[in-house]
Amino acid sequence: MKAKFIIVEGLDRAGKSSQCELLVKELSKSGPVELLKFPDRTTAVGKMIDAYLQSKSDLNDQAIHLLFSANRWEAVEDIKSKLNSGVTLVVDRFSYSGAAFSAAKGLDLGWCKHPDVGLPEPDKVIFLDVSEEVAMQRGGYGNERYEKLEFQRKVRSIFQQLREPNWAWINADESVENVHQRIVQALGV
Ligand code: Z5A
Ligand code: MG
Repeated sequence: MKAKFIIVEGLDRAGKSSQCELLVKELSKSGPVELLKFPDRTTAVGKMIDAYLQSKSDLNDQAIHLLFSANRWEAVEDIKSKLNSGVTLVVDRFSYSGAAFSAAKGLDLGWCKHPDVGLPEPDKVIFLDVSEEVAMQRGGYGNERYEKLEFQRKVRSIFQQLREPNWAWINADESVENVHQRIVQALGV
């Protein structure tokens, strides 16, 4: 089976990381699969992003946007070589988060998309949509920059503009197991 590039996107606390882990476990039954996560806070660029998200440093909107993009570009050889060697990749946030969060701050959406042009295109995007009420009840909400209701509303509306035919838009208010089943169905695995 050809390796697939699967991106999991969604609103804050939608359960992306939880679902990525379950999906990797499920897909590993039928072949090699690995999990990637962005931002990758372990690299030098990722450490700058981490400091920004925790409000330990400040950067203008354009500069932080380009750092998020650079954090994906620094992984591109690794992504391509894994896909070429038959490893399916499940990716916890990618370019769509980049565009949606920066455009929600007021930057031009076309400008926001531009730095990521040329990165690998996904076979499938799983979008996890969580209601505001449910997101607020989940662990850790509100600790970082961007975790504010009004801002998350704007982010959702931009994700809607980015939606393409290869997206599965999944209601993530339900139990972890139910959401997992919907993802498995959407991928046809
Ligand atoms: N960002 C950006 O601006 N530009 C970019 O290019 C990129 C990102 C890539 C940090 O991202 C911020 O960076 C993010 C977007 C911005 N800001 N916001 N908002 P991150 O991915 O590192 O964020 P995170 O800290 O991992 O949070 P998260 O991704 O929003 O959470 P999640 O992965 O969706 O949820 P989770 O960790 O799986 O679950 C959260 C909690 O809910 C946890 O306690 C779970 O046990 C619980 N949970 C999960 N699912 C369920 C269900 N179904 N029922 C009940 N409880 C659940
Ligand atoms: Mg996460």
